[in-house]
Amino acid sequence: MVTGGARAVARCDMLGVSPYSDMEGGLYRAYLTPAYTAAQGRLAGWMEEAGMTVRRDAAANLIGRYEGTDATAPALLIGSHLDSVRDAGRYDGPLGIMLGVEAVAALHQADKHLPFPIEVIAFGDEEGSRFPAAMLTSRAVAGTLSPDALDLRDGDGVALKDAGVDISAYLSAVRAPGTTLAYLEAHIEQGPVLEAKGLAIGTVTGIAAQLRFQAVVTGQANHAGTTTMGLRRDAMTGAAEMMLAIERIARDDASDLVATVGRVDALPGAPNVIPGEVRFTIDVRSGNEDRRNRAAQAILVALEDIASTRHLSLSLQQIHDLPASPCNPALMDLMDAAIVDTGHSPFRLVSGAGHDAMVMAALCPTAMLFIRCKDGISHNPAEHVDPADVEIALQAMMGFIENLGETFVPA
Ligand code: HGY
Ligand code: MN
Ligand code: MN
Repeated sequence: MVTGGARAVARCDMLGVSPYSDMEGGLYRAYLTPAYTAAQGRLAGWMEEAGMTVRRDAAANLIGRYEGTDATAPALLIGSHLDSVRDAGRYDGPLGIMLGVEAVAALHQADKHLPFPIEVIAFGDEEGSRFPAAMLTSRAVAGTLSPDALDLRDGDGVALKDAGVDISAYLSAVRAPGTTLAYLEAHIEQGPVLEAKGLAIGTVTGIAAQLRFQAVVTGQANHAGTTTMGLRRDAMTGAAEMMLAIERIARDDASDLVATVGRVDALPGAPNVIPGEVRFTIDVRSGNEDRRNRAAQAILVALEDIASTRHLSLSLQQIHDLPASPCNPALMDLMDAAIVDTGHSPFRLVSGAGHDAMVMAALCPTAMLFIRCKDGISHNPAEHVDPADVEIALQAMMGFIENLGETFVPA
């Protein structure tokens, strides 16, 4: 018999290919694209089969609801994101949704209803891989998004308001305070810790703070054959020096601090033209917000310095700021106990990756369960998870859910 854990993995695999991917030969599913809509359609069918009623909210998140014995009780939300990075693995995001569906399917099959409703939510934009923002859709649900943050265009110039959502209604995706008991997210670890410890799953203690900038370095485009080296204002070599400075500052910190330049665009982008403009992103993270802010400040000073020495101009725009987000201590205890009940050892770890849970913490208590992934690889098609580990995670989630109503009193 196929376990729920194995089915959750198989469903992620099904969504890893066309028409659920916008990319030939790999997975790229961005918010509000044809692949995104197709994946929502497939997921809606799985949610209905599991006994849920399905709706799409104003931010284009897909939500399946399974009633409890008291329809007016605050709901437990279980979820993660349906979007992916470019050339992604198949489990970062969808696995947490599929596990929510499996948890409800198991309850439905046993004709069991808990004292509270369960809603499984598939968030639309977590990765920020289409529009220059991230976690747009969980921010809409948690009520932390301002209307001016919706004035966004993707890389092709398509505005969010023209991408298939009613922008005037977008913020009505917010959940009213008091209507959500807790938010539970299961996710592949995306790191090496559980594998090194020989553990299938672990309880997450919190999520590192993130800061992101868009840098634009402007020099002068000129002829690559006639402009002597001393006369150049090369935006590319300036940007390269800046990137090395960013790496040095993060390395010298010798802590959990990390800094990444993940995207670079050079213009005009021809072999015989000195680049006149280079755009790149900077992502800075640490579990400690002060440390993250100090490093970001040091990076900004170093970049200004390099720009001025090289007679380049530099513009830096902050595009993303999320504080560190601790998980709820009582829910961590409940998760540890549920792990013990599956016959496994409890273990706690912090998340360097961002998750919708860090946004949902503004709305309700949050809990996260990490699942071992092979070689700690993620944001890469080589991402791999063992269905047996996913089944253990599902059992732990079931224990957590069943004990939630009995023992957890929201603060
Ligand atoms: O960037 C992140 O940490 C997440 O995977 N979106
Ligand atoms: Mn990711
Ligand atoms: Mn993710």
